[in-house]
Amino acid sequence: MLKTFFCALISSACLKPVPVHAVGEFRQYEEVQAIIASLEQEKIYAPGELTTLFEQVARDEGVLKAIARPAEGTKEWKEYRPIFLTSERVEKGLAFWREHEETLNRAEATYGVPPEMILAILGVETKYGGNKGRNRVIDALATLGLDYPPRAPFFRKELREFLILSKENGLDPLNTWGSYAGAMGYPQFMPSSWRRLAVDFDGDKKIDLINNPVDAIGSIANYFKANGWKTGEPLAVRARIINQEYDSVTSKELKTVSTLGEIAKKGLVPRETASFMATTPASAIRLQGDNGGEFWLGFTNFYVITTYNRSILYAMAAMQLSQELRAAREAELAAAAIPAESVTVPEGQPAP
Ligand SMILES: [Ca+2]
Repeated sequence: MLKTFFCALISSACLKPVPVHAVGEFRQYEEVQAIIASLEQEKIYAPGELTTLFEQVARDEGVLKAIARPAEGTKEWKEYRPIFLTSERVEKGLAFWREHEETLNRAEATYGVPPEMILAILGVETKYGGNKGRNRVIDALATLGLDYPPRAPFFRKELREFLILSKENGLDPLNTWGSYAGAMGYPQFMPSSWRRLAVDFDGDKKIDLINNPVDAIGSIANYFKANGWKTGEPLAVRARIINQEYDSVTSKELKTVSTLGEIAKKGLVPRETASFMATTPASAIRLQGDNGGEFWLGFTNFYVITTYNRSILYAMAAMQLSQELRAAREAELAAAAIPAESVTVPEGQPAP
């Protein structure tokens, strides 16, 4: 206080904010010392190695600001959708599809997850690798795991996983970059997901999600399969209102909590008549769209997407992007399949 007053009197240089924690201060935290002790005891790190490492770890104030305002928590569907469903994201997805067609087909054959779903995740997460994040992962995870009480246990565990992952995979922990939440690479895997579910999909004996799109494609497909993806089953369909009790059946849970038959009794049925069984597990979803409430019936595969990012809006954006990618891809293939003679100019006509 005294210092602040004194600064105000004598010098504008004092206006520069002084960080609460200088670089290296985390190493004094009891929780950091406990992580260091456990990783030394397990012989994952040599004595002293992590103490030296933490001398270079810094609190990141930007991370604390960012986590306080995630888009999923503050936006309605009508605002959220246009962020991700853009023609640019479809075009870039098509280019990525052409470039990695063999890998995407192999991932579908291996894990049962279609190319457009894998691409949609890549598109929503990082624009197909174009934006993998600008935060130093160790700073982000330490800041959230040590100085963000609402979710500290989760991020502290991820910090520990990241330290182990770095050793296992030869990552330089001081030179690995990701999102403000510590998610990394093309698919934005958290460290624990990387360790548990990432795969070496090009057979070079390394798992590299940061620079290797082939490993990223295989890893997303494996993640979906491990979280219950059902090959060939639907994700979600639009619903229409058939009676006025529907409010009682809409759900914000990230899983199927009812069946199509039960939901129909309360007033919501699939818009398109299709052969769904009444016993099909589903949840009814209300989103705030451009014309007020829009209703959906989400199936098991829809909720598998929420295991990737725990948000119904995220899952809906990824699903719709996947559908746009599939439609655009089919249009592209259909156009390419038109025989050359069918577009030749009739004789005597000027060429266009
Ligand atoms: Ca690899």
